[in-house]
Amino acid sequence: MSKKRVAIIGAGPSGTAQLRAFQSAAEKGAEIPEIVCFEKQDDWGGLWNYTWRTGLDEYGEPVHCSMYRYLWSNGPKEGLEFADYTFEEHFGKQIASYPPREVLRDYILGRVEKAGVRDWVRFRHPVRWVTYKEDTGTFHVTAEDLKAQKVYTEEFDHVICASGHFSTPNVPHFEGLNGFNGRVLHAHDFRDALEFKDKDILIIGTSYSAEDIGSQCWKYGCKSVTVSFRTAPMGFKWPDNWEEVPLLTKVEGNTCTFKDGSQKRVDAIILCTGYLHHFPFMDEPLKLRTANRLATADLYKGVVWNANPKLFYLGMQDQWFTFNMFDAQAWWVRDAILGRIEIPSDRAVLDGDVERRVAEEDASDDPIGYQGDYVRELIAETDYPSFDVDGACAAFYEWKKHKKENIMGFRNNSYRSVMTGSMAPKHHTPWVDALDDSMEAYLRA
Ligand code: FAD
Ligand code: NA7
Repeated sequence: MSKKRVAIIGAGPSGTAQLRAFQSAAEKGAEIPEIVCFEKQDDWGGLWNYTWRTGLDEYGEPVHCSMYRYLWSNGPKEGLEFADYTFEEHFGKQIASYPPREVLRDYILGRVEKAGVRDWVRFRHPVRWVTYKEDTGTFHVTAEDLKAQKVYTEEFDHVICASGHFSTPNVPHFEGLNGFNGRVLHAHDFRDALEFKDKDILIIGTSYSAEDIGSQCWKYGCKSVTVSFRTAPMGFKWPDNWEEVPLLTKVEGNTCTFKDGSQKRVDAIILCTGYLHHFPFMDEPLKLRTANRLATADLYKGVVWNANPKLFYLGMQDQWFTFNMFDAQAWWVRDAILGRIEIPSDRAVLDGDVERRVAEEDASDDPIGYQGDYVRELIAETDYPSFDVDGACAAFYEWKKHKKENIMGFRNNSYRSVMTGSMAPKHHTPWVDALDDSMEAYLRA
């Protein structure tokens, strides 16, 4: 019998977790399928690959990057550490708790470089279409080799979609934007806070992008930050030149009017209004449609496509846990494909699992603990090294407390690794004064 073939779409943190999961099974002597990972960028790392480009790239493909210069981890690294590859192993020492983008990227990639799985990835090969053939029981995956300018189709027994969901912007319209005398952009296209130095900026949205892009602009010298909320203000103790106002109702020239009738003249508007789960390459019966939440629609165990359990989605949840949750999922999916875990054949059981998860999320007032329980549930079913999930949750609870105390200073705190037990050192420079976000500057003792 010929070897099973598995297609992975995307070589970001989720896709690379899947590569490492299969490689670790092979290392322990298991027979593994042939793995082909399709990646549209020319390197692995997903969102963690920074580029100055916005809009379309040099091949006319939508730019995947939503990250920006000066981005530092928005949560403590002690909550996301891999259980099989620690920060100390990678850097040869313990490092401070909120690394900048370049440092985290180096860490993520260090593990897969060590695993020697780069050859499994076809770079610059965006997947164009995935369809399922009932007669053969296989998937047809059509991809384009951008460099060779060739479109081709191959057959696979399983598809694992790890294409991310923080790349296609959700872009609402507000009355008068067409006549605004300044720049309007979505967070996806934000790159360098220095562009807004000495400017009055309006941010729409109150979640992570709003908080962090506003803080970046403030740190790099914008004149004022006004944040417009739809549901509720963030409520942190903001600096004096920062205010939170109700939702924007209209724009006239440079003047913005808000729901309470108040007005503000601004130079730029940044829509931090979130992202869409977007899978234009999936045939309709295979396409995930879900809100950005912890219990995704239609995925048994958060990963199995209920309508066709040979298809899996990784990392589609909203995220408190990231890298180690992607690992938990990737190990689980690997074991389902290797036949070590049985997926129930009764569709009602799969749907029931999703309904239960949704109801439990709705009833929970502790999203961190809820996602921690999910991670724990998955790792208990595989050989992924078990770790102190409660300890990781504790780091997140501390982080929330530190943000409440000092929103511009929370990154100066340190936490204990639940993998090695060692305490992170205090960073050499307070975050507000650390303008150089390079790896070299960060790792300097
Ligand atoms: P992605 O990183 O998005 O990777 C998906 C990959 O799939 C990409 O390489 C893409 O090119 C590829 N791809 C997409 N479509 C196709 C296709 N059709 N064919 C082939 N390849 C395709 N997490 C943290 O832990 N800490 C943080 O501080 C943090 N900050 C963030 C800041 C921002 C601005 C954003 C947007 C996210 C942040 N995140 C953070 C969360 C982030 O989602 C995860 O860290 C992680 O990148 C998700 O990994 P992923 O592999 O699921 O998706
Ligand atoms: P999120 O977390 O999905 O948040 C989206 C925000 O945008 C949220 O505050 C929404 O307000 C707001 N929103 C969405 N649509 C609208 C409209 N139409 N009008 C006003 N406000 C709106 O996205 P983020 O980009 O912040 O974070 C995504 C990831 O990037 C995250 O993992 C980070 O680590 C980085 P609501 O509260 O629903 O009223």
